[in-house]
Amino acid sequence: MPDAAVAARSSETTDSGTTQQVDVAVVGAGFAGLYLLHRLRKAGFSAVVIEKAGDVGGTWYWNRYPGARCDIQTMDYSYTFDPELDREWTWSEKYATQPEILRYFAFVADRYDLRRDIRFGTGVKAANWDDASDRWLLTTDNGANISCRYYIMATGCLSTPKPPEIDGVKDFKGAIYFTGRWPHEGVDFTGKRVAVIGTGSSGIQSIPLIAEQAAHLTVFQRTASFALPAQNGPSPDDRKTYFEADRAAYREQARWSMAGVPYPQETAVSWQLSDAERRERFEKAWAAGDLVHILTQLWADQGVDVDGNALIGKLIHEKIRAVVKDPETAAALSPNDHPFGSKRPCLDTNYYTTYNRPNVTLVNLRQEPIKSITATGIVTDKRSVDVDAIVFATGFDAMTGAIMAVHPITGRDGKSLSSVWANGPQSYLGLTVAGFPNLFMITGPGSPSVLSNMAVSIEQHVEWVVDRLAALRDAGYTTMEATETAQAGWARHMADCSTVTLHRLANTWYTGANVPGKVQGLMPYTGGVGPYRSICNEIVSRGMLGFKMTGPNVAEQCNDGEVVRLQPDVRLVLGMLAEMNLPPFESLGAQGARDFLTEFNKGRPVGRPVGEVGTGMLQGAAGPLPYRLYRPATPGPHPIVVYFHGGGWVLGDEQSDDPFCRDICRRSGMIVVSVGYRHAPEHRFPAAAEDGYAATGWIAEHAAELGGTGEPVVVAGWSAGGNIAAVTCQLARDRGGPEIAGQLLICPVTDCTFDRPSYVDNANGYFVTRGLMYWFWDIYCSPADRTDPRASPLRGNLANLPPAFVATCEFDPLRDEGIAYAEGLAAAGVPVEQLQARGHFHSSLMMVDVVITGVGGRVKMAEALRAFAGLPPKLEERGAETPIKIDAAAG
Ligand code: N01
Repeated sequence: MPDAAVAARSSETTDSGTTQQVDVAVVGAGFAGLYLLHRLRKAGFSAVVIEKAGDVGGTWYWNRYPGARCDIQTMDYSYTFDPELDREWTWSEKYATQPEILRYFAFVADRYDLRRDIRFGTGVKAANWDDASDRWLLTTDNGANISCRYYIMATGCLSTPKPPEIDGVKDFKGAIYFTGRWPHEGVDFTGKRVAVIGTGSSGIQSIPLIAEQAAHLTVFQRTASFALPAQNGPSPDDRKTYFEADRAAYREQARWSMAGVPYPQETAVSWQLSDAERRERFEKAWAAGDLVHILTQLWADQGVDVDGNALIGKLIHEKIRAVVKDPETAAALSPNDHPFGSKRPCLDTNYYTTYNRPNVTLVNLRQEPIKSITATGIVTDKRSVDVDAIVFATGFDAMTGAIMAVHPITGRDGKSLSSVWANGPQSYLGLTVAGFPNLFMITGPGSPSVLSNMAVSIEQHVEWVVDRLAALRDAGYTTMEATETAQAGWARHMADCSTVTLHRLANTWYTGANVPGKVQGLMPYTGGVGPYRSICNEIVSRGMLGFKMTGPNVAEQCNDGEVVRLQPDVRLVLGMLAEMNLPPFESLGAQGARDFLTEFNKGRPVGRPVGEVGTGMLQGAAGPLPYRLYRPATPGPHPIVVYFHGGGWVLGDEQSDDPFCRDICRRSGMIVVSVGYRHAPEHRFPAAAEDGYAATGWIAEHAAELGGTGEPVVVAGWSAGGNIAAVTCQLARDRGGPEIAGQLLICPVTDCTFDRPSYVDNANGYFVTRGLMYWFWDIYCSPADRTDPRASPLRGNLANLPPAFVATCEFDPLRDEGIAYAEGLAAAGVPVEQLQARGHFHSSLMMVDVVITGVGGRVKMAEALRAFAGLPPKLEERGAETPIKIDAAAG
């Protein structure tokens, strides 16, 4: 709609009696509220924005403490919806100050004539859904109440300051300030004794400036934060050049990136880099002064693996020690209870050097908690500090505070949002809540929000919501509401995403841990901005999946379901594979497919180091076969796992599952011998099966030479290798040895039929297809031979076999035959443990260091191998799946 028409439409908004009737009411005139108003008008909706503050700006209106600045480069923290606006405004610095950011919002408000539809100085006291009229009724504390069809919370994630839960605050006779509610006239601390409580972003930004003014500054720190020098100044040339080269492309790349800032996906893992290379990368990131850079560009495992992450912590500790002269203060300032990035790192200017000033003292509350605040100051376990002013930089009731705590919201059937969220926020996409029709949250809990460049996330939410409202209107619907199924599915997806990252290992405002009594759980979506955007788009393309829509003159529509059933990293991998548009393996011929696989495998992360990797030859059924041996770093001898690689009896070799063999060797502490058995079509059935059996016998016989503990050995295999491992156990039983202590079968081929449901449900789209399996079977085995138990072990005698661990994946054509084999073994009296990996496909458990959600499964496999070999359970060294113990926050 042209701007003139927009203005005309919105000015039609009228008061009817004491109730203002509008299509849409928005709470909050910050980044989100301003864009919403503009976009709603453009789409032809009447709208009003209710804002408690006296002007636009949202959180930037209130957060005026000294040193308040952006911590995403302001070039990226800008509206992008209008290229002209983008061109008209130029930021003066890399990280703009709060006053400049407010000027920007004022500029935007003026440019689009927004203020005339904003009711400043007004709060909502209650919001009630009225089923009869399909409208929300808002009671305000200033002026007319509001009746609206749609109610949108653009209240920001960090806008409700957390009350200071310290005894005696009311007794203090000096001045009290909150960084999140700073006096507009400013504060002069000259000659004053000042206390700052809190060392998050607000504390760290304000402390150096307060220290310059105050007679003495005492900082009370409970948790040390990681802080990175902002290196503020003009926008850095490299980013500016990149931006200016093609602004539209830059913005588009940001929209599809993980964090909302265009940086490439780092692929090198920490153990691939030398100490010197890691240090070089770190120094570059330190000098860049950019959170997104240091959080994403060091090495690929930094955000998902505790060990890869700990390397960064150590390097930052060095930096702190190099600046802070007093070793005790330096140690106290060095974070040691949470992984880097799991709690929001801060950007600072002169933060650490401030502690070298003679007028600054750090009090470490971990050693001397605050007992109380008195009339004259602050008393800890060890000292009493008299001050004239206390600055609470104690943070916010984040993400849910402004939505839930500020006013009661009552949805369908009189349900209040606070009761629905009593056990933590539930939402679909962080945008909507089941039972609350036509209620939307911009960057609500369950969306990427605070783990992203908010500007990008806000624009995406605003556009998605307004486009949906317009589509509803055009189709004659008056309500839109998330279903319980969709919401529960989103909660599951959120939980799956959070297992990938290290956020779960820290007590932070991301999890609600900073507010006493708040239900804890990771609130932002950790799956990334680009993936989130694609999910939102997918919901639309799949007929508003997970939403019910109703209207007076149209048939109700409800396309119920869960939008993401794959594990988040599996979804990304499958998405990337789909984008590569790979030719089907079966179109390449056997040799072509082998060459292709070899090339393809070159692109995957190299596995982690083990004690030793060796090669050799062993005796197969018809001649020598190569093997590759992985030995743990611990002193031997070790029990031996005989491993058979995957590849449909046609592809792969003893090296092709190298990362998995390393992983399982490290986790189990056992030797893994990967066998290069013969392949079809050169050697058809039963060559592979007979080689498997012969190789196992040879390895058992030569165990001592290989550094092993001798018989019994354990067998393991993936896919066709799982088939060979299962067959080997049957042959060993029937042919008098060797003795096998257990079998680990991962997505095994166990039967030659293709009619089980998993072959139908997962026939295509999950990398291993039904067509590929036809091809493998055709190359390996004539139809007449396929029912032989050496090809289809499910058809053999399953009694008296070694104990088994059978892993299957939900989205795998082979899933049901693997489950059938496990059930068959159990029915025959064999001890069996099953792992049915939810949201995984045929290859994903094997994709070490790519599919992080496979770690838990591999830990279980390693434990099963140890149990087969009679080893005690192993306490994993700190790994992604091992929670480190965190002390609860204590004041
Ligand atoms: O709040 P915080 P913030 N006794 O929660 C401590 C954004 N932001 O306002 O960690 C003693 O991070 C608390 O200790 P602990 C940014 O996303 C951005 O600083 O709970 N101490 C912590 O040290 C940021 O992450 C910018 O143990 C108490 C501090 O107070 C988010 O806002 C600038 C305590 C609170 O830190 C929040 O930052 C500012 C108690 N009772 C903010 N209670 C930019 O640069 C709390 N603490 C854009």
